[in-house]
Amino acid sequence: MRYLRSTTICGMLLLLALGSTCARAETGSDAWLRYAPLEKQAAQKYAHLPASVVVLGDSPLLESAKTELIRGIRGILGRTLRDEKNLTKENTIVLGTLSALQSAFPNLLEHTDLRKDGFLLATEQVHGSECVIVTATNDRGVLYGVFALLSKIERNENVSALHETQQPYAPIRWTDEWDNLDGSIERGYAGPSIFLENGSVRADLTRAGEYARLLASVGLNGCAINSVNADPRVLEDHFLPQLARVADAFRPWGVQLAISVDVSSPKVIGGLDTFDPADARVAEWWSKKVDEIYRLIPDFAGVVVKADSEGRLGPATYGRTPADAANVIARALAPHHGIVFYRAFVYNHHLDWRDSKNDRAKAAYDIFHPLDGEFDDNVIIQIKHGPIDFQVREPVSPLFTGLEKTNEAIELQVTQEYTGQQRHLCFLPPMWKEVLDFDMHAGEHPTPVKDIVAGKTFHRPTGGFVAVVNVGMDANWLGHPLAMANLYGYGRLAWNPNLTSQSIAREWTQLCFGNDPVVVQTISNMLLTSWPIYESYTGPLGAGTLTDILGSHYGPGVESSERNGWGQWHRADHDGIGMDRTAATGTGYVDQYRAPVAKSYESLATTPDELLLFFHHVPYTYVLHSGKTVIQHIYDSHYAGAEASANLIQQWNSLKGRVDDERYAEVLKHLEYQAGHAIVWRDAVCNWFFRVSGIPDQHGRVGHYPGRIEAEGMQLQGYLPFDVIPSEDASGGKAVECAPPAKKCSAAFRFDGAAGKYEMDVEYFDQNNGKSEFRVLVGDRVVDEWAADEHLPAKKPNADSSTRRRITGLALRPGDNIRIEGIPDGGERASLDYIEIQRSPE
Ligand code: GCV
Repeated sequence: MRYLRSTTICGMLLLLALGSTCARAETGSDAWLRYAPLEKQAAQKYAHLPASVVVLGDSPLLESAKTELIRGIRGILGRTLRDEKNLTKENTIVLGTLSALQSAFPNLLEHTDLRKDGFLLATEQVHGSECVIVTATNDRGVLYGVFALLSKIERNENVSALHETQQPYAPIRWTDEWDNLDGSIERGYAGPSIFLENGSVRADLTRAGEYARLLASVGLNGCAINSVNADPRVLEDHFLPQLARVADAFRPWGVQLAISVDVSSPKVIGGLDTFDPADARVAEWWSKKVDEIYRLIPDFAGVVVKADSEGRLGPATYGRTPADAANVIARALAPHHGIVFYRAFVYNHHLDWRDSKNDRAKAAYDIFHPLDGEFDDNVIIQIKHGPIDFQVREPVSPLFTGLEKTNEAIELQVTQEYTGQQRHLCFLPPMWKEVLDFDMHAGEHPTPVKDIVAGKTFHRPTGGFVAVVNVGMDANWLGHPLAMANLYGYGRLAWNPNLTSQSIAREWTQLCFGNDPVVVQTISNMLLTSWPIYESYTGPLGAGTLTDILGSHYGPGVESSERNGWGQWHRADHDGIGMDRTAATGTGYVDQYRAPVAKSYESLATTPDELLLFFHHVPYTYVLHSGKTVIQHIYDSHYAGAEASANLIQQWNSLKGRVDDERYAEVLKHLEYQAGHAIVWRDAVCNWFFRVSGIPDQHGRVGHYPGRIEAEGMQLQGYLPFDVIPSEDASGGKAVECAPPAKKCSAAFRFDGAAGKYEMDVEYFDQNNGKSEFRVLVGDRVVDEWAADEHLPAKKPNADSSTRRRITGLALRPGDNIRIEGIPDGGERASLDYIEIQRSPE
């Protein structure tokens, strides 16, 4: 993926010209704020839209609102609104807070009930003119109203006779970014940081401002810019003015700056000999530090804390609790109305895996539930949506009902750490909806997670939503051109969790690709089916994503979960699979839920299939509600998932010519890679379970690959066979490599099929420590050549680096000699796994 600098001269000109009609290079940098022109007929609907805008009041936020409105209308309708100082007799668009409106026009919109950040869009008669009014209790709400109005127009909705109020579901709607001071991003898949580089805040914060604009456009109002594995240096005195620059870039968009802090800072950078939260000197240190931050950043939002987790220092060092640690910082922030997000992601990663009663899933509840009521009112406990760690399928965290006297926020993950890392398509709102709508049974009436975190259920003063996003310098922000649908979806759900995934997918597609019904239907469908597809070829029945949890969290690594202290166990052995978390015979985790939920998970009969292995250990022959055995489900779902992912390509192909060429090609490239990698996943998982269970696939697919020719079985010149570890990462457990001193190697075989047109897949390993070159020859004819230059997350040949090259329309005759030549580079040995040849589709 290219970085912004090299691609968007046009984008920069666009910025300068605020919406000039510079020919559009669809890099994705505009995300859903493209303001693409509507077709003439569609634009007709807005012929009566006023020609001018009047702003009541004066602030950076109102200025943004006005500028955005002018920019949007110019882009979508090709008209330039006149910026008027006062209302005249003509129809106009009026922007202003409710109090400004009512002091100018006393009886206007008298009984309007708006919460902070909520807004009203209304068509009203003002002094005989018909005005479109965008109003709110605060300037930020006015800005949100402008974005909502523009979204409606871009999606060709009716905006005459408006009277629409929108209120945020919760006050907290934040993103966390896991950026490091050196500019790298933990679990970031789209280039380096937009905030930080070489130990400092970036000199050029243009992108940070653009990001804040995107966040504001979906109602997000806070952003913590550095990793929760926080570097204490962010609190050094010389760093604070740099943070103030980021706050300045955010401010016009109503996004408040936050940072992650390390609780050991008073000692590590503060010169104290302790960071014990009970020590008065530590309290004083935090207080002075926070005062200094607010002197420079008066609207600073607060801090995020990860402590006593995954090797981070924390209050446990001094025998203190998370409440002690949170409160000492909270008391420093309170006079300034700042907030502490204390993360409930606290667990022991050295658990003894041999003890069948140990269970990482229990940790958050065990640690935080006893502290309920001990946290100050400006502390929010930030809870990952599931009890483990953003797996492709998890139950909802029981901690949501474990805290009745404490503020909560749910933590979701936009960056696809365990869901394909933006190389695979995985639209997450359907997963988040299941979580947010899940009834925790904490009262007589339904108590869905969305109400608990919004503070409604237990009547808490604050709470809401946080997502880890990790945008980077890639032009399209998240790497995959369709991945920004997740950030959009997160923002929309944080604003209104009652929206459906369908409406979100539809809105996003319309804003990003236009209103052509075929395009909207096709892309929405691709998005909405992508999470189940990803789940089906990666993680079965709630066992977790069967990925390499010790390394990349990307490709398959079924055994990596076991025999270590990280506690992401699925306990698969020769007889069965699954964690017994029941109260009767297991770890007792189910008892952390309220009784009705616990009861349903305690019993095999009432546990839904998709979570079976999270709660129960069963034999492979156990019959699911679906009527299949567990083992056959594993085989079938992995085959169906790989097929469905190939089908995504066909769906996308149907849009050729209907979407811009740039994004068409980019998405196609991603989908083709995904379809190949889904086969790597399928084969690794199926072969592993076949080997361990000894139970064959009823349909005879596992272990049998028609048309596949193993590289180690070809005539090799220079190439040498080797064992791939783990063995399921390569077909037959082996591959060939062109090791030094060889400089060029080849693998050849005779084609013995019938004459005709074929598709040939070359499965090879594209590591990130070299750029090997490959050539394929039929006889003396070169039919394809390429360089292995993708940035896949592996330095060795394994399932992370395994990828394929498809050669289509290849004319072959019996007896043809097919030869693959590889030239190694650096640590990459041009390794080959196999070739697969199939008849070309008719
Ligand atoms: C920032 C997982 C991730 C870590 C992350 C951690 C967390 O373990 O793999 O990279 O650390 O979650 O959420 O703190």
